[in-house]
Order: sequence, then C-alpha cells, then structure tokens
Amino acid sequence: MSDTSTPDGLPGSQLCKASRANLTDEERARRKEAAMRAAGTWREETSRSDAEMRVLFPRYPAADGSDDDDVSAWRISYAPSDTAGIAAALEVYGMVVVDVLTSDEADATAADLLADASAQANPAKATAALDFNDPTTWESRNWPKPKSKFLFGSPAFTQLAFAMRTHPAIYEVFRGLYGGEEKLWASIDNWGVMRGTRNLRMRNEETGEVEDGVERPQWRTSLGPHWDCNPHRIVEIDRAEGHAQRYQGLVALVDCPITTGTFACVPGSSAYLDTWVSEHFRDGKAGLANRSVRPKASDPMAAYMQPIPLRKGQMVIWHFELLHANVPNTSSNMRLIQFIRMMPAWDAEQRAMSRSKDRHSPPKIWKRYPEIADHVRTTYSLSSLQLRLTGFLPWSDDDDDDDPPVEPSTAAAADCCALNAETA
Ligand SMILES: O=C(O)CCC(=O)C(=O)O
Repeated sequence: MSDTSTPDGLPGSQLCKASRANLTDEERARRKEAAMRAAGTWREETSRSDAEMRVLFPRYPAADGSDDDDVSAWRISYAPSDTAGIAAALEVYGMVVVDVLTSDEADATAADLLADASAQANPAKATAALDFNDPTTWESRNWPKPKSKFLFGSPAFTQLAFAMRTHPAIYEVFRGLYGGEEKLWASIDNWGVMRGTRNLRMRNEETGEVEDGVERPQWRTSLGPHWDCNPHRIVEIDRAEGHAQRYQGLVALVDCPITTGTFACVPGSSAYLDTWVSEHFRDGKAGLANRSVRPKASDPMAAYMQPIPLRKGQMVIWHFELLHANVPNTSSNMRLIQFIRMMPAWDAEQRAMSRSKDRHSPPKIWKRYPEIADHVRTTYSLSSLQLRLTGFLPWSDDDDDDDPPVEPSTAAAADCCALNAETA
C-alpha cells in the first residue's frame, strides 16, 4: 500500500483545499520543506558570510560621497538623457534614481493628487477637503478608499496624471532602457499616499479641540519584502516565452526622506533571482501563478534591504525581479508619489495572450473603465504621441492627419503636452 500521508501524518485527502487555504505562508512553507526533505528533493539555502552577501547585494551609493549605509543621505541620481549611466546602475543594483520632474511639476501634481482624492471621497462621510499642511483634514473619512494600502481605489485618471505618465523625460528614460524602442505604453497606474503619523496637529473627535503632538500609529503602514511577480514563473516560464525585461517605477511628488516613508529594496537581488529560485521550492500549483510573492521573513537576503530616500521630482526605477518593500512614515508629513512605468507595446500585447498579463497596461485598464477611457480620449487633448503611449492610437498607425489639437487645461499639463508634441 502506498503511503499517502502528509508530513503532519494526515492522509493527503484529509488535507483538504479549505484547510490548506487557512494555512499561513510560514506554515505552508514549513510543510512543503518537510515533504521535500522526506522526498530527498530539498536543496539547502547556501549559507554565506556577511562579506559575500555585501558583494552580492551592494549598497546604492549616497549622492554626497558619504557612507553608503547612511539611510538619511540622498542617493546618486542620473539625468534622463544619461542612458549609459542609467543602464550601468540598473545592471549593478537592479535599480536607479533619475531626476525627471521639475519642482513646479511635482508641486502641481501633488496638489492635483490631493484634489483628486477629495473629489473621489465619499460625500456622505467626508468632512473636509484634503490639505497637505493641515493634518486635521487627513482623517480616513476624507480619502477615497481609506482601507486600501495607498488610500485610493482606482488608478490616477486626472489630466495631469496623464501628462506625468507620458512626460517627455520619463519617455526618454524608458526608450533608453528598451534599447531605443519607441513603441511603448505607459502603465495606467495609481497615486500613492502615506500619511504622516507622528507629532500631528489633530482635532480631538470627542472634544472638538485641536491638539498638538498627536500620534496615529494605525496610519503607520508599510509593505514587507516582496516581488510583484512570481520568481519561479519568471525563471521557469517567462524567460522561455521571450518576454522583455520589465521595470517598475514611482515618482516622488514631495521630498521623501526615510522618515516620511520611502521605497526600499535589496540592491543586486534581481541578478540573484535565478540562484534564489534554484534554492527555493515552488509552492504547489500556485507556485507558477502570475502573482506577487514574499520570501520568508527569515530569508537572509531581506537583511540587506536598503531604504532609498527620494527628492521631490526624482523617480526610482527598478527591475521587476528586484526584491523591494517600503518603510513606514514616522514623520509629521505626507508621502505623495505617482506610480509610473513604461513597457514595450509588443511585449504587453504578447503578455495579454499568456498568463503573464500586465494589469496596468492600457488595454487592461481601458477594458475595465470604458467610460473613463472615452472621457480621457475625448476631453484631455492628448497629442498623437500621448494617445499612442496610452493605448488610444495603435503604434502601427503612422498617419497623424487626424491628430486632435493640443489644448491642455492646466499650465503643467501644457508644458508636458507641448514637449510631447515636439517629440511626436
Ligand atoms: O511604496 C513603495 O515605495 C513601493 C511600493 C511597492 O512595493 C509596490 O507597490 O509593490
């Protein structure tokens, strides 16, 4: 009789789907490891010294030449036209900081983000329009989706959000990253907000009095180390399907020192992905699904996480294969960002046919929000280049005769659209 018992001694059939669904990741991993040890298919994670780990996971350098481990130092950054510098940094660190927006553009976009949030807040609950300088307005009821990780429930659909995601400097960076490929799509992605949590001037909800020095630990959220892809799928399937390398990105709309919460990553971890996969088992059927994956909390690589403070207007771009996270906001200021990235249109189209779909690609988003698509296309006066970058015009169509006029409604959008028109 064959032994169908699990490492827990339970007959396999009793470890039903429902009970498996209730297991924590840690417990599931422990059971898998035990099963693999029993089957002789378990490979020990290689143990390495700190010196070896520091070679694999180098620190992304500080801008002023100070200690690279100093988490308060701003980081080196590149001009959008420095294609070689950006590529070299990505090769070594798997990430790079680029100066993409002017201070005025970042200010205008930050104001737009807050106005958009107030416009989307539930009118039955909201009591104030959001004000960056007034924490009394930051209460959860004033946000569109207070329980979501970045306080919004849908992508950023304002005109300025489109001007920024098709910004000439950002297009230049991504064209360089994709070897001069011009036929790119911008992701239709989200705003991101992390509220200040410490030393706030807030209104006491019971007495109505305004009090200083208020703490909001419940707002102090952060994302643990993760990939927004499945490393096993990348190595075992995506590479064989010939997909392009993908990059993620976000733009800081305000200064984001480590205290306001900022992006964090393990520099070098993208180049290490194949080794990591070879040392970790797949998690059953879900093991190849197109989904976000977290390493175990005890994974030695996680100890090499580095926060990357960003100045207003800077963008951090990272390989999809880079282990990343963010650090919580422990300051009295808001962290405001816009997630922006670009992808080769051919690759996104190919992914749409496979199980490696990109959920922020224009066709996916426009299928989900058809009315917003109509509104954006017909009222935002996007240039022909912007229409192509956002999936409204096919890249194969070279006939620009029926381009809509460029008549943006805000000053910052006007600048961006004018620049875009020049490069169209
Ligand atoms: O907030 C950040 O800096 C990173 C966000 C992130 O990790 C994600 O959206 O996957």
